[in-house]
Amino acid sequence: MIHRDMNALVQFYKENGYVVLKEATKQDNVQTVIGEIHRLFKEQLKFLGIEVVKGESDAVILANVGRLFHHDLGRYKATLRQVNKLFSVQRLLTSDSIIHFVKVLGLEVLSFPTDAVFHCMVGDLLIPDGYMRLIAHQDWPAMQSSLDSVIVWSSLMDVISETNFPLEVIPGSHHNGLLPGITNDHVYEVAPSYYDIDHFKPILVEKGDVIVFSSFLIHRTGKGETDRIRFACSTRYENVVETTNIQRAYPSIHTRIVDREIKTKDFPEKQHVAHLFNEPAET
Ligand SMILES: O=C(O)CCC(=O)C(=O)O
Repeated sequence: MIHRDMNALVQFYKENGYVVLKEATKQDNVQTVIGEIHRLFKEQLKFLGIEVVKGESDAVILANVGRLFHHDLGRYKATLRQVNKLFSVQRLLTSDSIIHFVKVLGLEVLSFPTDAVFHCMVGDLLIPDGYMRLIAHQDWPAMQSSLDSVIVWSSLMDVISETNFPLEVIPGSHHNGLLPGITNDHVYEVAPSYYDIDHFKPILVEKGDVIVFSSFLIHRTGKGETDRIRFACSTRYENVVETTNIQRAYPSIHTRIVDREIKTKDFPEKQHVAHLFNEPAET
């Protein structure tokens, strides 16, 4: 990470509710994440017998993602669901620079209230009942843990134009704490009378930069053009020993459900497994 004065970054965060950490994740880690995500889509296309567009540019990724979307929405959704579980995503969002900064902010004992989130903004590929751009919201109701919780959001692609789905924030809005709003399917939508739409500011970042923001900051997804794709991932850090978190007995609103029903009948059989253990080891 390029260190500007750490105090200046913390001061900026306190005043504005967000801060950009330049190069807070290593470039090769970002490339690994993008390569793995792209591969998940390509493997599904190959399995379905659909031609895979060659290359690794954003335009190629968009083409392959679009092919899976149009051919098999179920597999497309399953692929998206898999991304936030990738080890490479977890590693990206827990770089030494990020953890150092979060600790300097004052979060003492860190925990993750929930899994990482993958934000896939792709042209006009809207999943029925899904969302494309997130409307103005605050994240605290989706955590309800320490008051100093932060969101760590990392773009996997350059977002250097206002029409490539930048994260948009209202600087300083975190000072008001939790505002009246309604919980809809995807977010806690802040009542429009509590902010001025003209105060939204797009935050332009390069691949590998990270935006750290308060769970009380009003934010949304900015505009995107139909030929654009933007992947980002985020996670939430909470401070287990924040005073009210202790008083409220370490609240946690996320529960884990394990669906133990066998999904593929009569699978696996012996022959599906045997080859894994019968082939000689390669060193
Ligand atoms: O990636 C985006 O555009 C939205 C992210 C977001 O709103 C969030 O992480 O809460």
